Amino acid sequence: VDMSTALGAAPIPSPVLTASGCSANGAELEPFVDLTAIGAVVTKSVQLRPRSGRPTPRMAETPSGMLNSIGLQGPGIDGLLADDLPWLAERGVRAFVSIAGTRVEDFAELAQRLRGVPGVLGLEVNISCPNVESRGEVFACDPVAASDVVSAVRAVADPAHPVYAKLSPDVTDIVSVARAVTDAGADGLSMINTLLGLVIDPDTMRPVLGGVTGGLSGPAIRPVALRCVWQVHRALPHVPILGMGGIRTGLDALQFVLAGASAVSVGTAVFHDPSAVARVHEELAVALAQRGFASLRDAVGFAHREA
Ligand code: RRO
Repeated sequence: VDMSTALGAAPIPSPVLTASGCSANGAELEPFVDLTAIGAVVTKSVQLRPRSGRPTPRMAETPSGMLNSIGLQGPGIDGLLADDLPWLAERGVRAFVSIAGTRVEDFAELAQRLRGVPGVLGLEVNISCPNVESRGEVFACDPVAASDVVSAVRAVADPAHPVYAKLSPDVTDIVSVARAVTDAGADGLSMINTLLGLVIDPDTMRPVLGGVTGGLSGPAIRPVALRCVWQVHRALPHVPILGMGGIRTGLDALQFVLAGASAVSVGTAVFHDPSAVARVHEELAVALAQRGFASLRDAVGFAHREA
């Protein structure tokens, strides 16, 4: 099976990528996975300045998925450019760099700083982090705010870098946000970020996370993510989608491809299986072959076709 695909106009040999915020920008997976063979490493959302994040504890496992309130902890763009991106580039690993900010200008400056950086394949514009001070800071909850960020980034980003907007499931109409950001110049869409949730410890009778609420990831959100991919692909069939949300097996990934995703990210699953990204690639290839597909591309959106 021909597993090649693309992020916008950038070709990649595998449709399976890491998910932003997981696996330490690839370093934690290196002993388990040939990182050069995967689609790309999607790096943890970076901001202009280093940030320590929200109070601990900030991860909680629940029977229905993982809840996190990291709060954009990270080295800032200087650290990413000095350490993480050279580490990936030296190994020939493609980097899809997630950027985040609190103002439109922050995003634009980050896109500017990433122009021409070796190994950088493109940008995932994270307008949907749930762990911010107020819901007003979640650009992806408002089509106008979301498109302001995307058009500012597209205007200054490296022309060779596809710009994907990462959308939030916490909206009433994800199609209208998807339409707004693609009209604003997004080359593709990443769907979905985590779903805002809460866990209370019955013993302490207090919220488990220091940040109180957090983003839910893992199998619990898979049907929500799949529904988002389905709705957006149906409305905008020519817009490339990077699908994510609880993908743990090749058959999970297959569902996203059939719904309209041309690539997928594996995030939470790596915490239990550090080889999950490579394994999902292999399992997806087998699943496609078993169903008679000669190429991944033939399967994208197949579930929408008349039976
Ligand atoms: O850092 C985080 O708390 C975080 C981010 Br930026 C995001 O986009 N999604 C998430 O679940 N956590």
